[in-house]
Amino acid sequence: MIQSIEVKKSVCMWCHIHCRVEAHIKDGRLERIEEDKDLPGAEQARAIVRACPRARAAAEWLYHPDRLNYPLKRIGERGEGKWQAISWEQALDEIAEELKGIMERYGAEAIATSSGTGRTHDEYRIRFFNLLGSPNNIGQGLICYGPGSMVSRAIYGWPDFYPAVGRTTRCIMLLGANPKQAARGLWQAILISQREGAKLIVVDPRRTDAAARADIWLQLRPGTDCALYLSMINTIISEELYDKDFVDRWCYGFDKLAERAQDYPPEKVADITWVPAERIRQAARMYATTKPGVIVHTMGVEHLANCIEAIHARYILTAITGNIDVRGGEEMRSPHHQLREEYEIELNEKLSPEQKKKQIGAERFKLSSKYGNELITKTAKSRIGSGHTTFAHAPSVYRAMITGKPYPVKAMLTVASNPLVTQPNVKLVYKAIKSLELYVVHDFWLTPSAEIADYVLPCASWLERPGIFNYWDSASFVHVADAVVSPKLEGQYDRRPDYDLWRGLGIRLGQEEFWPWLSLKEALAYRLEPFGFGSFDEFMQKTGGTIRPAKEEKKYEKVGFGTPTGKVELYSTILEKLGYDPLPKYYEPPESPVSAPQVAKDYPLILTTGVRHQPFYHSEHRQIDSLRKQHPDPLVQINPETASRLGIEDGDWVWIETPRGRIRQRCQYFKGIDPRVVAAQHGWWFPELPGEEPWLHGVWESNINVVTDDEPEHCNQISGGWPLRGLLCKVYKVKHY
Ligand SMILES: Nc1nc2c(c(=O)[nH]1)N[C@H]1C(S)=C(S)[C@@H](COP(=O)(O)OP(=O)(O)OC[C@H]3O[C@@H](n4cnc5c(=O)[nH]c(N)nc54)[C@H](O)[C@@H]3O)O[C@H]1N2
Ligand SMILES: Nc1nc2c(c(=O)[nH]1)N[C@H]1C(S)=C(S)[C@@H](COP(=O)(O)OP(=O)(O)OC[C@H]3O[C@@H](n4cnc5c(=O)[nH]c(N)nc54)[C@H](O)[C@@H]3O)O[C@H]1N2
Ligand code: SF4
Ligand SMILES: [Mo]
Repeated sequence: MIQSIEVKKSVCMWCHIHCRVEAHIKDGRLERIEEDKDLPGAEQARAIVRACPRARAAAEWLYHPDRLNYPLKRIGERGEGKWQAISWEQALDEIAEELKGIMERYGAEAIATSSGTGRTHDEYRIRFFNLLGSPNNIGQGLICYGPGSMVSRAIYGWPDFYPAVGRTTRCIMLLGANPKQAARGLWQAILISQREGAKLIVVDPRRTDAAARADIWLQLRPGTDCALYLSMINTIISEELYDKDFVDRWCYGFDKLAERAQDYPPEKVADITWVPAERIRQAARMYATTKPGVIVHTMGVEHLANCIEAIHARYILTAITGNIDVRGGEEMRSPHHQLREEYEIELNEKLSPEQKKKQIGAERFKLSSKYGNELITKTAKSRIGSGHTTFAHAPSVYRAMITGKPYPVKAMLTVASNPLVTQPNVKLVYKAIKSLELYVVHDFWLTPSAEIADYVLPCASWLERPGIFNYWDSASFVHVADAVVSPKLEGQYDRRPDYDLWRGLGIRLGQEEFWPWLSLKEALAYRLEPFGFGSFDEFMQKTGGTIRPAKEEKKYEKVGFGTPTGKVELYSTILEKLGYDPLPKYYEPPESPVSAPQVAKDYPLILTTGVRHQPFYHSEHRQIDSLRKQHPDPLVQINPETASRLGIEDGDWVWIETPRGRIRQRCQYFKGIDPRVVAAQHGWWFPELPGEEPWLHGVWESNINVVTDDEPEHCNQISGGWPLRGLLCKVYKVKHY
């Protein structure tokens, strides 16, 4: 019998590239996914999807026996690993009842929610919490692209730029970015533009694949980016390499910037950053004179204590060289005007001013809270959409769970995140979550975080649910996809998208009038309605699922910049109003040989964490055998010179110890790292180890966040972001393992 293969279009959600893909379905079952062959530029898409290990393992992932299938209710002590499968209705009834009780006893603000790196429809979660009355939304957005977004909205009045690396790009500067491992689309684009003759400058403490191909590699001391960029600004100004016309017409505060930059001559900055002064000058000259140029900064910069200031300096570099909104440079985007924005769906106006004020951390870290958002949206609204979601300060919220200060936090609903692995200082996070009266997790797997929950709810993946993707209101293109397989199979599984959770709880808690859409598909159709194509299915038929508006350059010439002065604010009046330094300033990482010499005596090496690697995505995919075989163990990169001095051989298990504790990873000899620095991977837990305490799937074994720092004093004082890079540690061999 010939069985037919049906091809359905979708958008992969296993990383932020969001490739358009084709799902090949046989008898209702997924066989494989391939690139979308109808897409313009399919050649590049093919190279990405075909080389993607996660895409190749799609069916193995989807039908994995460990997937969660029905809601689980804890029947033993929390963390004992004893569960009972229950229906969705029972789970929603019971969770809603408990939430009611907590609200009555402590107020809605006692219910927090945590999210991860934006891989689901978070707008409905925020809608639920705004209607409930809680401002305590914590998430990775505060340290992952949030800092860039906040600063660009504040100083440009525009969302952050889209690095339009293309054939016309002449110079690319990668700041703390590792695209071959983390962003394959960008990597492909870099390879192509290098072939066309573009120059490449890389700022990274490690010799990444990009650094190995760079014209100039600046191997800096972790945590010192801000000083380096200010020094490049110093060179560009003192050698008059800036775009005078653009600066005169479109920049505010150039003189004050020039004065500030005088504090950062390359000779002085060479001592701070370890980068030779002449190399700083060369990089500044190359970037300023090779146009159009694109800067891409990612987590090497966003994860620093000094991040907001470093990002401010980085955006100044783009501005004073006139690389804004030009073909082959950095493109300014706005949300598509015909798509109903996530922000609108969130109903932020429903959260009363009194409850908004209670957001934990809002008074202290103002740029990321309502204070910053209100100032930004006053002038930037038409460029950035209606506004952006604000975050409570996660380390302060976890402390409130433990101490009851500034008020008790008694419940948390975690969706699409794994805080026990991805939040800093996990011992504290663990203690905080264990002290809650109610903890609920919605996920595909029993992760370490899920293992200490009261209820765990099974999630429908992107293959099992519809979706809209436009980079959280910041991209002008729109991708839409429908489910390619069913999330339900009688007697076998009943997985549901997050939307069903929020709607289910919402209607049980008096929010019925705000949840008119019975399903996620109906809810998404409402967002698409202004396009005028009809239903969700009609939209898909008529558009193929993709809308790409034509690009326009130098839009600011028509509409200006959405800042209080109408110009790019090199000197930020918004930061000034919020009570911060209006210009970027370098300060030492809070835990460095310079700022904490006493600590450095015992912990002499500089620790940087993250280091994206294939085939994994953060804490995911460790249970997929074909992927795990490609990368079985957690790795820490150490220079062979340092390692041999410490009696450590390549492949040895080593302890990585900081003032907060120790964990072990395997040493990978790497000559491309400075002998004074080590780089540890993050995201490690071991699904194959027992789930019950004290194991929690080995969450204490190799998870670098057991030893990272979340001290509010050490966070960026403007945004609240925590330092994941530029810490101190010592490393020594594990004797018996
Ligand atoms: N030390 C250190 N820590 C870091 C970093 C670092 O570099 N160093 N990086 C930080 C950064 S940039 C980020 S973005 C964070 C990532 O932090 P997280 O987002 O918490 O990380 P993930 O491991 O991706 O966790 C996502 C969880 O949600 C589940 N999931 C995936 N998709 C969905 C969905 O659609 N719905 C639901 N309900 N669940 C879903 C996955 O199975 C997984 O368990 O980690 C941060 N932590
Ligand atoms: N395979 C895979 N891809 C991913 C992810 C994943 O988990 N796995 N996660 C996704 C997410 S959410 C994100 S945010 C992106 C992150 O993508 P990237 O930011 O590219 O991720 P990393 O490799 O952690 O960090 C980038 C570089 O920062 C360098 N670095 C460390 N400390 C410093 C410093 O102090 N200064 C500078 N300038 N550089 C430093 C590191 O050596 C590293 O090469 O990747 C996305 N893509
Ligand atoms: S996981 Fe692979 S296929 Fe999916 S979006 Fe990322 S690169 Fe594309
Ligand atoms: Mo991220």
